[in-house]
Amino acid sequence: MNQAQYRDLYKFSISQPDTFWAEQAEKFISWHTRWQTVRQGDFTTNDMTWFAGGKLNACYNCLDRHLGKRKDQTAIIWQGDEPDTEKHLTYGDLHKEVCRFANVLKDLGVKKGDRVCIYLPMIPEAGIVMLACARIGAIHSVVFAGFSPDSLKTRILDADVKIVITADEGLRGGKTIPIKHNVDKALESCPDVKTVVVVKRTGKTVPFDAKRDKWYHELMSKANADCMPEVMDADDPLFILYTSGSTGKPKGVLHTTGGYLVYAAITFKYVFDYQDGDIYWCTADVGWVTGHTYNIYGPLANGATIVLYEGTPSYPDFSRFWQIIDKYKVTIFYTAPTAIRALRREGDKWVTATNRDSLKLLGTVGEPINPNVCEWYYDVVGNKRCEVVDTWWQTETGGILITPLPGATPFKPGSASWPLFGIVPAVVDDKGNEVEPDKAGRLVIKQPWPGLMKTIYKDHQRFVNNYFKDVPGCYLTGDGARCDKDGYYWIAGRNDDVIKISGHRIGTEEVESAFTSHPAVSQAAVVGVADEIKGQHIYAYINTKAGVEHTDKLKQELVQHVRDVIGPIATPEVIQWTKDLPKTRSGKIMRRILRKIACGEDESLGDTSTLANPGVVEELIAEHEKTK
Ligand code: 7RM
Repeated sequence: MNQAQYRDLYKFSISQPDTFWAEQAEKFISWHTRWQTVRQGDFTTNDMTWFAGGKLNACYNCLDRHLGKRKDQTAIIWQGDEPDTEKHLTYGDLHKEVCRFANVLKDLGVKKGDRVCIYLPMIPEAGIVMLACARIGAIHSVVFAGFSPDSLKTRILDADVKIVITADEGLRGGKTIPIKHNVDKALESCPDVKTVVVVKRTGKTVPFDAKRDKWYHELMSKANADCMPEVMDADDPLFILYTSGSTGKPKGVLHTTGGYLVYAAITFKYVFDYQDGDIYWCTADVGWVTGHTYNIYGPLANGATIVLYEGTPSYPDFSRFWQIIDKYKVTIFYTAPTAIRALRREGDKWVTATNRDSLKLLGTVGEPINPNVCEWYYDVVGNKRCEVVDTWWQTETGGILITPLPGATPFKPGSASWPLFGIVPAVVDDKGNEVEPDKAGRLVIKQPWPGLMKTIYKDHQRFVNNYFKDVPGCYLTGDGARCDKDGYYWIAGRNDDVIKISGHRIGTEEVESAFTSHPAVSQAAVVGVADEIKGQHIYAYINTKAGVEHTDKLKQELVQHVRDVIGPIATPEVIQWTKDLPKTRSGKIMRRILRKIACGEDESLGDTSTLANPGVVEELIAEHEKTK
């Protein structure tokens, strides 16, 4: 697509959205029954239905319909943690495996609409199980295997899950992860889970509850490979994925079958310009939304060949990503800025030791990418031959909303650039008025699109309040941004109490609750501080209970405690002891001040005289000097 074509199609997509989306839905998806209305509801009713009356199955769209042409084409190239472990599944193989597991689920009593929790490492079974759920109309809730037993438990309980699919152990960077053990621990508080299916990954002997636990391979060996896909309404849920917000526990973002799938399919095709013969690799774990939309649903709906990688960028050495690219002749590579920064730090030699001639396109997602880092990605990784697409989106948005398109968007490193088809962004001030070009403000989206989440599971009011209340008639993203005179969006990152650590989304309140669940802690306040590699890290102000001694040993214990409660992704970087926290007269913690102090920006603290306890500020600054 060239720039003029992009502009024409974009204009058409936002001036006649119903016609545009109908055309796309027709082109990208096979429907069992055509829809009656393209869209019902908008950002004032907050109850949107896409393709009402339409019937389809997501698994059918990702597998069955490709069998005629692609039965023997590779669907998944799986590369294990160890360089010599791999598996290739053709579309034909994948279809069989998925049908078998769909029958296994049915035999275990799973019905349309039931929730299935998937807690698996990056192995082909993760994709197989997701698609098997979609095939029978069960709603999957994938939980990232790096989350703790406690985080897993919360998600199982919230979604009222009865069955968990897991593995004996995970394997990443040469280290094992006790996945089954975590499930056992989580299930101590989940009496309704009566069945656990365990994939054998490492073969380690793990505790096995003969009544509750079943081996995946045993069930599969007896399962039939014929399974008709369930005919689903376009508006039926496809999956729930938990994500962190500013406040409260993680929310169950619910995506529907029709709208989500149309959006996943078209954005994959346009953004990555996938052509037959391309080998596409997205490094995201299936536990995050990128793993859902751009590892499974988007690529497979387009009949693509994907690489699924179990391990880390640095094992056995810092060349691993580039070696995998050479080995499988990857043409399209999609990863996170945090990985690019970490690899860049190690020096160019790890990259230049490989040839990467197969590459055509590079992508990034998850957090803002600094222009220098983006240029390094373009110059060194891509040999100045491959365009870079900096794709901005969220769990809630279902797919990419703002991104350059290959061939259409002149490169401005560090900018997510232009909106995709049907997407109308704006930058607004605190009152909700649009600001001038180049002025910073809050990023909102003004028109509905089919990828947007349907609701928050069991909490529609939270959906309405969170996203539509502050700026009426718009979807509030929670990000800060500015738009330059050429219409390029520059995303600054979150302007709420959500932080992104190595691209992983965490709410500061979750971390605070984890701290205060420790017996030594009285109060905790957590802020995100800029980090050269991780993007942000956790800086915690901790107020202990009377008589508690402030030792380094206690700091270590608290760090371990937070890791145990949430998972290693939430590891606090800095703990600062504090006697008190800056509060307003109504008792609200002033995070703005804490953030500035943690970042060492105390000259620009602003007015602190309105605090209930203004004296605390000097103390905090002095203690920060000692801590950092
Ligand atoms: C896909 C994903 C969403 C948050 C979002 C932003 C940040 C994502 C970019 C980005 C700048 C980007 N979903 N974000 N992509 N910021 N440029 N290209 O990450 O739900 O986990 O996070 O991620 O702050 O609000 S997510």
